[in-house]
Amino acid sequence: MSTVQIASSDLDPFSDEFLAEPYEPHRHLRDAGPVVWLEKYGLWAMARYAEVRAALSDAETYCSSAGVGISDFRREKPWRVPSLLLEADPPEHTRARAVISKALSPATVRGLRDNFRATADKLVDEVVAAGELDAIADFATRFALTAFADAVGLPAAERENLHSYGNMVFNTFGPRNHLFEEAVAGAGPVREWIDAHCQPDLLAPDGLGMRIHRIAAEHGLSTSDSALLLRSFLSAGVDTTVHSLGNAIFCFAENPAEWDALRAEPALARTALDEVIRYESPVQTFFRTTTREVDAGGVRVPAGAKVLLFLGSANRDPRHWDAPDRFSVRRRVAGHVGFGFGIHACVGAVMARLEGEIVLASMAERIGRIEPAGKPRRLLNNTLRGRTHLPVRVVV
Ligand code: OVV
Repeated sequence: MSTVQIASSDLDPFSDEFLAEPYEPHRHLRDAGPVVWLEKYGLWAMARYAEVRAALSDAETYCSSAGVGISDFRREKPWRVPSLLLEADPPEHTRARAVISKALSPATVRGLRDNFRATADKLVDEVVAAGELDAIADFATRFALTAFADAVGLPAAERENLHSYGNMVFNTFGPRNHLFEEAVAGAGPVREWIDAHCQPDLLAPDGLGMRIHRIAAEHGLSTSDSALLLRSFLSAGVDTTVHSLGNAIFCFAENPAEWDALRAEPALARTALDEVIRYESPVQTFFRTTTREVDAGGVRVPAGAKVLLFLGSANRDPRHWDAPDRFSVRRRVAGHVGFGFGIHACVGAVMARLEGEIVLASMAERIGRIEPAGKPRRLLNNTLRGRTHLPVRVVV
């Protein structure tokens, strides 16, 4: 009888050290095998492009309804009512997804363009006048909060709750480490604010929030279910954008020749945004749970197993990408899994790409150079990759 050697690792992907500098440990996990047993948590991990993409493409085998964090909803009570979209399988997922897809129709998203552009131009003008700024607090966060909350139709007050909530939600996909506990400590008021702002009475009649409520009602969903769908929107729409934009500014400050390339050809803005999301993936990981025994790259993974998918590592796998550790706005970046892949692929990507494209285009028209102006401070979050502080100087 032959025994298959199963790769195993004692790395902790949710330790501060790993989260701060993930790329070397990613390489180690990719080289260890197609599937690696993580001893510390007793679960499986995939860090190579082929296996991550295959798992994302097979939602019947790799399901989401047991949670897409480390917690197994079949054994542990979820910290909040599960998402109808993210933490669901067909046919329930299909229904929820149809509502959000319809809410984000091409015509609707096109209609957001002018407001996004006005918000971006105003902030870029301020930044240029200031000369030096914290690209996270003074720019990425302000843009995401303003553009997103205006689009949803949220009132102007206390919008920072969206940022606190997003950071919390993405921490809760990890284990109950210090990041998880710190994120949920004292979060009662933030959660109450979010839940209140998912209700129709606080929303502007012409925003995306009310649009979701209307379309959900047309599809026969209850008001409480349509509020839950709006909660998905509020959970996933702000911090992802903050860190996409923050990571973009980081990439261009580190790679001035790429900024020159974008300035020379502003039509590259859309590709550039996708390259940022490949190279510095704001969402680094999601879990799936196997519904049956499955062969993954020659390794037998049992039924009912939690599998950690390293999106950020797949996006830098040299088995798939040419010079993956090089940031290049001219790269053929299609196929990256920074927005996921398959039936759960980011439903908000149309809006995210529009926001990113508009911000980069607005910046490229006005800013000649972006320079580091101090030491960035790394965000530690169980899922997100980004920075809490990013001092830069902009030169016209
Ligand atoms: C993609 C994503 C991230 C966080 C939360 C949700 C979705 C949700 O559906 O609540």
